[in-house]
Amino acid sequence: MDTREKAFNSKLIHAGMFDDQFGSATVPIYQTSTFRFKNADHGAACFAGDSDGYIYTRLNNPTIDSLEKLMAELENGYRGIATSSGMGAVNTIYSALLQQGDHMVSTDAVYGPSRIVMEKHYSKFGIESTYVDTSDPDLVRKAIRPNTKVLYVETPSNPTMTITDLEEMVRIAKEHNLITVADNTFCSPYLQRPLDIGVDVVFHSITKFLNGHADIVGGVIVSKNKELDSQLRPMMINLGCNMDPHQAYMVIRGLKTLSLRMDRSQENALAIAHFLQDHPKVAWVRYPGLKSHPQYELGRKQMDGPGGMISFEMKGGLMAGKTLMNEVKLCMLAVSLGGVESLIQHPASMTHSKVDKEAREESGITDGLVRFSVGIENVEDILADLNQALEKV
Ligand code: LCS
Repeated sequence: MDTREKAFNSKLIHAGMFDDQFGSATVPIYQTSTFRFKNADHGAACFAGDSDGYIYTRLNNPTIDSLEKLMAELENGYRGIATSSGMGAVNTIYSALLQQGDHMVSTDAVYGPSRIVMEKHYSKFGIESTYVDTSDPDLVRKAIRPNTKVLYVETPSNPTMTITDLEEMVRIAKEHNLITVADNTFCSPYLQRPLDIGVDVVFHSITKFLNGHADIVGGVIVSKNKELDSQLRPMMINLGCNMDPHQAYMVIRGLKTLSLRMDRSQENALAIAHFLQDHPKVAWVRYPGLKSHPQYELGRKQMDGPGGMISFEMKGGLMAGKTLMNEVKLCMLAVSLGGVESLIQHPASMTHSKVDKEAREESGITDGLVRFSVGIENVEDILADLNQALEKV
């Protein structure tokens, strides 16, 4: 028997597959809410954990199970926990790993709602948080209190593209006995595997690069070990933020082309980042593949590629950015990211509009910042579209 561990692309195609009774070449969709027990003793054994039979889809389901096993293999973790959305994953993590009196240190420029739900909702239950620029390890060290339990990072961060040194975060966390959590949405495991660096829990908005086709919303958490998984999984089940079997099937299908999509997206992104950087109407560009990125070397060390996300600011600030967004034709003015189509949006008035203006500006989310999710169209068409829109500015 071939026991050699499969390489990444082979895992994308084969991991998580199981033999169904008809020999289906793809994972079957078990579109059922519940599962018939063979008899009363079998039902009791399933509930007692003495049988691996399925019970009820909020708890688990063969199609969802397949995605969870696939994600665990891609992230080199213990087990995946599929969720209804990326925010389902965020809330499962906050609720399971923090309790009243605990404190969390987090990247300041995280996806807006990941911060808002902590500051406005979890604070009501006595959970404290401090948001700092985690690309500066000294700021992280200074933010740690005796009651700090979780160090939460998003790298590269949405939308500032700030890169945090995961190895350094793991070192700090070990000194203070903290659980490290990494939002790996912008990279996907194709470009970055935080668990290999020593992070405890990794998660994704699966809506983005993993699914890749802008047609479902979902999330996934992967823990490094059984102990963490057994804290997180019951919370997902009890919060009721499980994935649906059809959604899981769609993600498994999308994942098969993850590396092909990512390769094209970042190849396009590099050309676009250079074009924007050289354009007289653009003030600055933040892309991990440009030498001008403040953490360019760290990005090269930590990530297997610069990814498909670019942030930039127009010289004319917000008004110039708005004109650009209104004038693009091929690129879509829409939030979300990581799909096959190029999307452009304005974080200060859209994805991060609910974050306090002061906090937003402190974390580098300026009013003029434009975020671009680079698709897999022909790059000359994207460049022509941006060029004609920039001419109108
Ligand atoms: N983490 C990151 C880094 C994200 O970008 C998002 C969504 C989430 C978590 C939450 O995932 P969801 O619940 O939406 O699946 N980011 C979005 C964005 O930038 N535009 O629209 C959604």
